[in-house]
Amino acid sequence: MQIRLLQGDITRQAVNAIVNAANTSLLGGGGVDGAIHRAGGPAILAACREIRSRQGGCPVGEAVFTTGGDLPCQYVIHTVGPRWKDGKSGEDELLASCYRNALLLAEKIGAKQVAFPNISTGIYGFPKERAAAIAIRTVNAHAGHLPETVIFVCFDADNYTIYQHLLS
Ligand code: AR6
Repeated sequence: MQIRLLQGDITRQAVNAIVNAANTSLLGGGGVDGAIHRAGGPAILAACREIRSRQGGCPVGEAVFTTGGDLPCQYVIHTVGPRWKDGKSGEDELLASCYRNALLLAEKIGAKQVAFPNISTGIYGFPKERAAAIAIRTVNAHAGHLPETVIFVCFDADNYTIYQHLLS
Protein backbone atom coordinates (compact mmCIF):
# COMPACT_ATOMS: atom_id res chain seq x y z
CA MET A 1 0.00 0.00 0.00
CA GLN A 2 1.22 3.45 -0.91
CA ILE A 3 0.53 6.31 1.51
CA ARG A 4 0.55 9.87 0.17
CA LEU A 5 0.17 13.19 1.89
CA LEU A 6 -1.07 16.46 0.53
CA GLN A 7 -2.49 19.74 1.70
CA GLY A 8 -5.67 20.86 -0.01
CA ASP A 9 -9.36 20.39 -0.60
CA ILE A 10 -10.56 16.78 -0.64
CA THR A 11 -13.48 17.63 -2.95
CA ARG A 12 -10.95 18.16 -5.77
CA GLN A 13 -9.47 14.67 -5.54
CA ALA A 14 -10.01 12.53 -8.65
CA VAL A 15 -9.77 9.19 -6.85
CA ASN A 16 -12.12 6.20 -6.61
CA ALA A 17 -13.42 7.25 -3.21
CA ILE A 18 -13.11 10.13 -0.80
CA VAL A 19 -14.07 9.81 2.84
CA ASN A 20 -16.45 12.25 4.51
CA ALA A 21 -16.35 13.19 8.21
CA ALA A 22 -20.13 13.13 8.55
CA ASN A 23 -22.50 13.07 11.54
CA THR A 24 -24.96 10.35 12.54
CA SER A 25 -27.84 12.03 10.68
CA LEU A 26 -26.03 11.81 7.31
CA LEU A 27 -27.87 15.01 6.36
CA GLY A 28 -24.81 17.22 5.96
CA GLY A 29 -23.26 19.84 8.19
CA GLY A 30 -20.27 22.17 8.32
CA GLY A 31 -16.56 21.52 7.71
CA VAL A 32 -15.59 18.92 5.16
CA ASP A 33 -19.14 17.46 5.22
CA GLY A 34 -20.56 20.80 4.06
CA ALA A 35 -17.87 21.15 1.40
CA ILE A 36 -18.56 17.65 0.01
CA HIS A 37 -22.33 18.18 -0.19
CA ARG A 38 -21.89 21.64 -1.76
CA ALA A 39 -19.46 20.43 -4.41
CA GLY A 40 -21.12 17.04 -4.97
CA GLY A 41 -24.66 18.29 -5.52
CA PRO A 42 -28.04 16.82 -4.56
CA ALA A 43 -27.35 13.21 -5.61
CA ILE A 44 -25.24 12.64 -2.50
CA LEU A 45 -27.94 13.89 -0.13
CA ALA A 46 -30.57 11.84 -1.96
CA ALA A 47 -28.43 8.71 -1.49
CA CYS A 48 -27.90 9.58 2.18
CA ARG A 49 -31.66 9.91 2.67
CA GLU A 50 -32.14 6.48 1.15
CA ILE A 51 -29.63 4.99 3.60
CA ARG A 52 -31.42 6.78 6.45
CA SER A 53 -34.75 5.30 5.45
CA ARG A 54 -33.14 1.85 5.36
CA GLN A 55 -31.03 1.92 8.52
CA GLY A 56 -31.71 5.26 10.23
CA GLY A 57 -28.42 7.13 9.91
CA CYS A 58 -24.89 5.98 10.65
CA PRO A 59 -23.58 5.18 14.15
CA VAL A 60 -20.30 6.69 15.37
CA GLY A 61 -17.34 4.61 14.14
CA GLU A 62 -19.21 3.05 11.23
CA ALA A 63 -19.25 3.84 7.52
CA VAL A 64 -21.64 3.86 4.55
CA PHE A 65 -21.07 4.81 0.92
CA THR A 66 -22.88 6.84 -1.72
CA THR A 67 -22.26 8.07 -5.23
CA GLY A 68 -19.77 10.90 -5.65
CA GLY A 69 -22.45 12.91 -7.48
CA ASP A 70 -20.80 15.85 -9.30
CA LEU A 71 -17.44 15.29 -7.59
CA PRO A 72 -14.47 13.96 -9.57
CA CYS A 73 -14.48 10.82 -7.39
CA GLN A 74 -16.78 7.83 -7.97
CA TYR A 75 -17.84 7.29 -4.37
CA VAL A 76 -18.09 9.07 -1.05
CA ILE A 77 -17.57 6.91 2.02
CA HIS A 78 -19.30 8.63 4.93
CA THR A 79 -18.02 7.82 8.38
CA VAL A 80 -18.90 9.42 11.70
CA GLY A 81 -16.03 10.35 13.98
CA PRO A 82 -16.30 10.61 17.75
CA ARG A 83 -16.66 13.96 19.50
CA TRP A 84 -13.69 14.55 21.77
CA LYS A 85 -14.65 14.52 25.47
CA ASP A 86 -11.80 13.60 27.81
CA GLY A 87 -9.91 10.87 25.98
CA LYS A 88 -11.31 8.25 28.34
CA SER A 89 -14.66 7.76 26.68
CA GLY A 90 -13.61 5.39 23.92
CA GLU A 91 -12.64 8.18 21.52
CA ASP A 92 -9.42 6.48 20.32
CA GLU A 93 -11.14 3.18 19.55
CA LEU A 94 -14.04 4.90 17.81
CA LEU A 95 -11.71 6.95 15.64
CA ALA A 96 -9.74 3.81 14.72
CA SER A 97 -13.08 2.16 13.82
CA CYS A 98 -13.84 5.01 11.41
CA TYR A 99 -10.64 4.45 9.48
CA ARG A 100 -10.93 0.66 9.63
CA ASN A 101 -14.56 0.53 8.52
CA ALA A 102 -13.96 3.08 5.75
CA LEU A 103 -11.05 0.96 4.48
CA LEU A 104 -13.10 -2.25 4.65
CA LEU A 105 -15.88 -0.57 2.69
CA ALA A 106 -13.35 0.73 0.16
CA GLU A 107 -12.08 -2.82 -0.26
CA LYS A 108 -15.63 -4.12 -0.69
CA ILE A 109 -16.46 -1.62 -3.45
CA GLY A 110 -13.10 -2.17 -5.14
CA ALA A 111 -11.70 1.32 -4.58
CA LYS A 112 -8.02 1.41 -5.49
CA GLN A 113 -7.38 4.96 -4.34
CA VAL A 114 -9.00 6.49 -1.28
CA ALA A 115 -8.54 9.98 0.14
CA PHE A 116 -9.13 10.68 3.84
CA PRO A 117 -9.66 13.99 5.61
CA ASN A 118 -8.48 14.36 9.22
CA ILE A 119 -11.62 12.91 10.78
CA SER A 120 -12.84 14.44 14.07
CA THR A 121 -10.06 17.06 14.22
CA GLY A 122 -12.26 20.01 13.28
CA ILE A 123 -15.66 20.66 14.84
CA TYR A 124 -15.41 17.47 16.94
CA GLY A 125 -12.22 18.71 18.63
CA PHE A 126 -10.10 15.54 18.66
CA PRO A 127 -6.43 16.44 19.39
CA LYS A 128 -4.71 16.51 16.00
CA GLU A 129 -1.47 14.72 16.85
CA ARG A 130 -3.29 11.91 18.63
CA ALA A 131 -5.77 11.55 15.75
CA ALA A 132 -2.98 11.44 13.15
CA ALA A 133 -1.16 8.65 14.99
CA ILE A 134 -4.39 6.60 15.10
CA ALA A 135 -5.12 7.28 11.42
CA ILE A 136 -1.65 6.21 10.25
CA ARG A 137 -1.56 3.15 12.50
CA THR A 138 -4.98 1.96 11.33
CA VAL A 139 -4.20 2.51 7.65
CA ASN A 140 -0.90 0.62 8.01
CA ALA A 141 -2.73 -2.27 9.66
CA HIS A 142 -4.88 -2.59 6.52
CA ALA A 143 -1.89 -2.96 4.15
CA GLY A 144 -2.04 -5.94 1.80
CA HIS A 145 -5.67 -5.28 0.88
CA LEU A 146 -7.38 -2.71 -1.34
CA PRO A 147 -7.04 0.28 -1.46
CA GLU A 148 -3.63 0.34 -3.13
CA THR A 149 -3.20 4.03 -2.42
CA VAL A 150 -4.33 6.05 0.59
CA ILE A 151 -4.04 9.82 0.45
CA PHE A 152 -4.23 11.87 3.62
CA VAL A 153 -5.63 15.22 2.53
CA CYS A 154 -4.88 17.83 5.16
CA PHE A 155 -6.80 21.07 4.90
CA ASP A 156 -5.05 22.98 7.64
CA ALA A 157 -1.31 23.57 7.97
CA ASP A 158 -1.18 22.11 11.51
CA ASN A 159 -2.41 18.71 10.38
CA TYR A 160 -0.14 18.78 7.34
CA THR A 161 2.92 19.41 9.50
CA ILE A 162 1.92 16.68 11.97
CA TYR A 163 1.44 14.11 9.20
CA GLN A 164 4.69 15.13 7.50
CA HIS A 165 6.52 14.49 10.73
CA LEU A 166 4.79 11.18 11.53
CA LEU A 167 5.14 9.80 8.00
CA SER A 168 8.80 10.71 7.58
N1 AR6 B 1 -11.05 19.16 2.42
C1 AR6 B 1 -10.32 18.46 3.30
N2 AR6 B 1 -10.39 18.66 4.64
C2 AR6 B 1 -11.26 19.60 5.07
C3 AR6 B 1 -12.06 20.38 4.23
C4 AR6 B 1 -11.94 20.12 2.82
N3 AR6 B 1 -12.66 20.79 1.91
N4 AR6 B 1 -12.81 21.23 4.99
C5 AR6 B 1 -12.46 21.00 6.28
N5 AR6 B 1 -11.51 20.03 6.33
P1 AR6 B 1 -14.67 18.76 10.33
P2 AR6 B 1 -15.21 16.70 12.36
C6 AR6 B 1 -10.82 19.43 7.48
O1 AR6 B 1 -15.04 19.85 11.25
O2 AR6 B 1 -14.25 17.33 13.28
C7 AR6 B 1 -19.64 18.56 10.39
O3 AR6 B 1 -20.57 19.55 10.67
C8 AR6 B 1 -10.74 20.24 8.76
O4 AR6 B 1 -9.65 21.18 8.69
O5 AR6 B 1 -15.09 18.83 8.91
O6 AR6 B 1 -15.14 15.21 12.13
C9 AR6 B 1 -20.25 17.17 10.38
O7 AR6 B 1 -21.55 17.19 9.87
C10 AR6 B 1 -10.44 19.16 9.78
O8 AR6 B 1 -9.05 18.87 9.84
O9 AR6 B 1 -15.18 17.31 10.86
C11 AR6 B 1 -20.23 16.81 11.83
O10 AR6 B 1 -21.33 17.36 12.52
C12 AR6 B 1 -11.14 17.91 9.19
O11 AR6 B 1 -11.53 18.27 7.87
C13 AR6 B 1 -18.95 17.44 12.34
O12 AR6 B 1 -18.69 18.53 11.45
C14 AR6 B 1 -12.37 17.49 9.97
O13 AR6 B 1 -13.09 18.63 10.38
C15 AR6 B 1 -17.80 16.50 12.26
O14 AR6 B 1 -16.66 17.08 12.86
